[in-house]
Amino acid sequence: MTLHPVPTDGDTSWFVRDRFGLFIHWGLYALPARHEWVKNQERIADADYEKYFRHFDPDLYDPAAWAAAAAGAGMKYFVVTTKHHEGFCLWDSELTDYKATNTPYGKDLLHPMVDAFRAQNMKVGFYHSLIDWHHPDYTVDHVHPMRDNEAARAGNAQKDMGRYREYLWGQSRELLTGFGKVDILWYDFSYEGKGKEQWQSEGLIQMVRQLQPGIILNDRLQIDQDIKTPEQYQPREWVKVDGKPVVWEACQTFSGSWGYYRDEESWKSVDQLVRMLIDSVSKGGNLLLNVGPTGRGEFDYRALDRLAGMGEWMKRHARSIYGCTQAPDEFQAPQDCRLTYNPETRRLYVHVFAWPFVELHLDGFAGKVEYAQLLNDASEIKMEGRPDWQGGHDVGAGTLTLRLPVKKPNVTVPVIELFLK
Ligand code: H79
Repeated sequence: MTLHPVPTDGDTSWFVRDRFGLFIHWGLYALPARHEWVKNQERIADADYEKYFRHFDPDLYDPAAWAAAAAGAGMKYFVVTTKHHEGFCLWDSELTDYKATNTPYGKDLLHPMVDAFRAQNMKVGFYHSLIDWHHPDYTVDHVHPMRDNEAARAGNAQKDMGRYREYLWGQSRELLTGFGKVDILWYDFSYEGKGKEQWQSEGLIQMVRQLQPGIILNDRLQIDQDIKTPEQYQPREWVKVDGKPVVWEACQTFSGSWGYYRDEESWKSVDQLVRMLIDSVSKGGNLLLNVGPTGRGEFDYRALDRLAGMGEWMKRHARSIYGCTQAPDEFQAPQDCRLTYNPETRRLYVHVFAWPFVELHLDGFAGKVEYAQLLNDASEIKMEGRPDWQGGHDVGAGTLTLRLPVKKPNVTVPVIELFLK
């Protein structure tokens, strides 16, 4: 039996088919270029952070090029930071002056981005930070950049989180009414003291659903909605809530930081990234992979290299990803492999992470497979069943043995497509 996630209010039908999205973290932190939490990590006061606002001028910004790079990688949706924790807004919000239109760049960044990604047939998602280290009514706590500043903490007495909540609701309303259909709203994040009471999450969710019926809402308002969002780790199995499988999406970075980080050297390889995508789908989940564009407005060369590499793999292997999910229980992945399964075409995909020597034994598959081929070139893979040659090299009843070429096919992760009977 194929596992089905628990239904929710939002429309996740496209989401569980599309599987692969682009996260974009872009804000003033692209200029310091050393983590989107730089204001927090270095306890930078507003007056000192201001220099990034005064110098923000992404003159090479070309959202059509971003969308083309994402589509080329095989991504089907995108989620962009309309505002991150620093408080800076990419769109021309009526509720603040802290926005792109007031920087030297002088223009709204969000509308052109939405248009460009829609032109590539990609779904539109907005990330919006619940946390705000710039808003005058947002109180200073132990997670705030000014946590060690006594005067700033004393200032809490004059602050009114109710006014901040109105700002949060008002900006959410702007985002959900000014950009046409929004497919995903990705709030981030809540913790003790900054959570569902402060945001009035129940009412906020009601407003969101009324403004954008069908929208996919994430789980970070302290009330679970349509998707669970494991961050920077790969779940070991299909993500469950109260023991039941749910729709989920792992969000991952190229190099550890979400915002552009010039000197980070921990970039994942194309190989590793392709495996992470496969791994997610093999457990019934999605992958939302992040780019942090530069302060000039470009995806840097490392990001473009990884996206192109993934696209090269997706070009030949996309049908083992789109429309696919975890394989039915009766099929267990062999050693060093992941399985994905398309319930509509009834094809099973064996993703071979480590290429074995000429035989791949599939326990319990005997009698269930009609035809097998390598997905990259549609070359037949012969099936031996239970071989009786070489003096009884006995693989066991019920085991189907695939005869592989000695050489690993010239692709990042080879996939064998099994047509089930
Ligand atoms: O936008 C990206 C990150 O900047 C943001 N989410 C992704 C998508 C993010 N970064 N860190 N986190 C979310 C979680 C941070 C948790 C901690 Fe804490 C902040 C650990 C310590 C301080 C939460 C608040 C737990 C204790 C206090």
